[in-house]
Amino acid sequence: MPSNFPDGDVIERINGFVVHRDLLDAGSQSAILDDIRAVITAAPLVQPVTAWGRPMSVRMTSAGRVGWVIERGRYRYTPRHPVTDEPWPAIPESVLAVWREVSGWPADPDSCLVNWYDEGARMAQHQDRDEGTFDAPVVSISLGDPARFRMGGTQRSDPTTSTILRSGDVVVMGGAARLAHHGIDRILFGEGSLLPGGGRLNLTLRVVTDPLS
Ligand code: MD3
Ligand code: FE
Repeated sequence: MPSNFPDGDVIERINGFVVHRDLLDAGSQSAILDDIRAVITAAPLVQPVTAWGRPMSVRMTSAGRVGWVIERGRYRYTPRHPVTDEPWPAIPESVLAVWREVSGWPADPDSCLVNWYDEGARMAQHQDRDEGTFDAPVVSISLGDPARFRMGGTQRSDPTTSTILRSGDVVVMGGAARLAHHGIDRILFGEGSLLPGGGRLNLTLRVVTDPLS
């Protein structure tokens, strides 16, 4: 059931996932897009190869103290870009502002994963378990073409539901939803208006380092 967040935006709670519909107006979407273009210029997108030797269809880069990579089949967070060997660029302020508005978490995230979906790209159902703490939520920002997002439970066999994420939607995964299975079934390529050439950008903000460890 949709309800109203303090500042008036429409939110939906689905399986413990909190979806803020259309939280970002066109101006803030463009501002974030400009900042992410600069991140991608400094830290180019790479196509990770899974543990099974198959390249993912999604291309990725990161901003922040650490970034998520696949290194010889191992999933981990590293302080440097796997190709340039440079430190990751800082997480843009425009992106941190979204985290501060919706996360309910007292500290800033230390990693922002940038996922680029071209036509036909998808992301299989998985859990995000590579972080050092699961107490903090994960915040996801969708930009560009819509996507069908599928959410399950903590068990792979749990039933799933799906929803369309559109440009400007922000999802918060906290509590039990933090370890829920999720994935992107498909992109509705060319159906968004933010990116004239089509494609989808998703930003996920995470607290990777357990502050108490
Ligand atoms: C639920 N990305 O990068 S964002 C990922 O649209 C990822 O690119 C998808 O799953 C995307 O790991 C989905 C929504 C999302 C992100 C992180 C989560 C849902 C999550 C972490 C825990 C639970
Ligand atoms: Fe994920």
